Amino acid sequence: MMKLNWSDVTPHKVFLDRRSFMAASAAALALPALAGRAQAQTVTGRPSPLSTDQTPNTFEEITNYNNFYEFGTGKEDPARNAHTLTTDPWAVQIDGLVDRPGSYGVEDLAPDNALEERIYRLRCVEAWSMVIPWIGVPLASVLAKVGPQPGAKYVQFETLVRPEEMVGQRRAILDWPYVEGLRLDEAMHPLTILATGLYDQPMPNQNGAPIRLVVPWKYGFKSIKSIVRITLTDREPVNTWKQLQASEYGFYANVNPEVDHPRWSQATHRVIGAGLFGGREETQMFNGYGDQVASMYAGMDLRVNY
Ligand SMILES: Nc1nc2c(c(=O)[nH]1)N[C@H]1C(S)=C(S)[C@@H](COP(=O)(O)O)O[C@H]1N2
Ligand SMILES: [Mo]
Repeated sequence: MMKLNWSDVTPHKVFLDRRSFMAASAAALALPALAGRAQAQTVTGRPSPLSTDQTPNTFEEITNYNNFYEFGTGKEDPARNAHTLTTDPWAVQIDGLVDRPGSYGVEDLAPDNALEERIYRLRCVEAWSMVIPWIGVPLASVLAKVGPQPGAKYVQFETLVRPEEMVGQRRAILDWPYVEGLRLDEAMHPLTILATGLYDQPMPNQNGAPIRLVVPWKYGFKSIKSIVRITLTDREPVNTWKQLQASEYGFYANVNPEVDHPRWSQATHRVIGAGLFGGREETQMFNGYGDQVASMYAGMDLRVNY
């Protein structure tokens, strides 16, 4: 089977520019200042065997069709509005049942030399799907830094509240801050990452800059953006969509074609970028990651724990 990675598939012009630029700059050492600047604008992650070999959506698709209610409820609102967000400086407070609580910088949690590329399917609960080449680090590596205590059973995440810069937060669309949570074993699972970039770019604001969660076997709403707080706890965390409508959205939110949303089927989804006609495909249990994650739910009734 042919294994693609981002350098084979990226349609994003910067990569091509950088590739020819690096070839040129190896010969022309007279341009160190420019070389430094070009490198600062791109990020790279080591290819991972956990990536899918499916072709990613284009950078344009991934950054122009978003859910990020802090910037509006329309799919094109985040691309239009999220440029106002200041992402540097940024601090993530890590607290609760950990040995080393504190305020951490993005570069402490996801240092350049630890970055991996993870090409994952993203399946939104609204029945659409994309393939996204994230760059990030395993959440497990971050938890190892802070040292979960024996009593820790869950991880809770919180998004920034800054209505001056997040136009959607000036209205009570949701109960801000957006919050999410995982069971500790889900948080420690090798597929679960904190992402700081996509393709070869720092995370675009509309995708959750500067650091967001990605949990590919769960509906997209679990993958909380622009995280400012991570709390280890012994109680199941509240999550925003369950809090809003518990009959429609649960805590687990594992992708499951057999459990329909009360208002629509989850058996199939629309493939973003596949064109106006066609482009529906069958949804897979755990979004196709069942071999790796199903054992975590052994013995659980997934109709009850939806
Ligand atoms: N803070 C925050 N995180 C969020 C959301 C949001 O509205 N606010 N939307 C979620 C939903 S419903 C989805 S499908 C994904 C979309 O991620 P993407 O826009 O990067 O594709 O982000 C999730 N994370
Ligand atoms: Mo979603």
